[in-house]
Amino acid sequence: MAYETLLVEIDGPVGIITLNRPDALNALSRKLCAEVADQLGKWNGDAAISCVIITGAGRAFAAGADIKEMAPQSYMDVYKADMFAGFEHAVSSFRKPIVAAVNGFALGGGCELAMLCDFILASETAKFGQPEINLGVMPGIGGTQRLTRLVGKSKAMEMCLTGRMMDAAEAERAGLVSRVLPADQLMDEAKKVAKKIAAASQPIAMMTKEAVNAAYETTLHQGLAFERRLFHAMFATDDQKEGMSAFVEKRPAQFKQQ
Ligand code: CO8
Repeated sequence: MAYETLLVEIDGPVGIITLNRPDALNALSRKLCAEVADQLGKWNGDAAISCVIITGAGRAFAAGADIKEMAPQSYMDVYKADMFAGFEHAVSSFRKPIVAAVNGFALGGGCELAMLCDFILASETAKFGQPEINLGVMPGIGGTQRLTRLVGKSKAMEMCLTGRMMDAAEAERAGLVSRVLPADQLMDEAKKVAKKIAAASQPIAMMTKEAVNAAYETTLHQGLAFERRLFHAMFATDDQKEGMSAFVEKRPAQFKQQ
């Protein structure tokens, strides 16, 4: 199915979603959010896709929720629609790894979408920010919570209260992004990383994602117990047998995805 606001590409085991409203700096309209959720829903149950990349066309990853669409809405409109709840859930509940390849502005909901992904690769031209305060609102797709966990209270508070943007170098120093790349290498590197993840056992990668995410939801004690249970459970998989045998036999592993 062709989407109006996205480009979708499949490169082997990697699904690539390019937010494609470049004239509006890929602002997250209702339509765009529904299309992202629809595509992720399809890939969640598609065993042929092991890793997803989300990026943006043009000079933005996404410059936030669509301000023109939101401006006239009333409290009852956004409450009844539970605005952005379905979108947030579609991305946060996706079970396979998602890499954000941030090529330019990631502001407001755009920064929040990047943080909903499992990690962020940024180009040198990327800019991150939560400028909602300038619009008379505040972050509403997790920005106050995820940014604070990622960069700490002081920086998150400053960014949310002043709307100041962080460049890619600062974002890397602060721990918001995993790596910064030259702009012309961003997508090649994102695909390389996604293919590396896809070369692993898919269920093991899914469990690993679940375990890392548990660090944000649990106490250390509960998180360690959850990790240990998953780790023990991996010994019931064919892929643990294959991965360890392949190492011992000095050959590449042929994972069976089970
Ligand atoms: N929404 C709609 N249109 C946008 C948006 C946006 N967020 N951002 C940019 N555009 C449009 C501009 O209106 C312009 O359109 P046009 O050509 O028709 O005038 C086009 O994109 C290009 O933008 P600019 O001309 O402004 O480009 P500049 O290079 O001059 O500036 C900026 C780039 C600095 C990124 C600037 O566009 C900007 O400040 N954008 C808005 C950033 C922002 O405030 N984002 C936060 C939005 S609010 C939000 O995300 C809240 C999410 C939580 C909601 C949760 C509810 C539960």
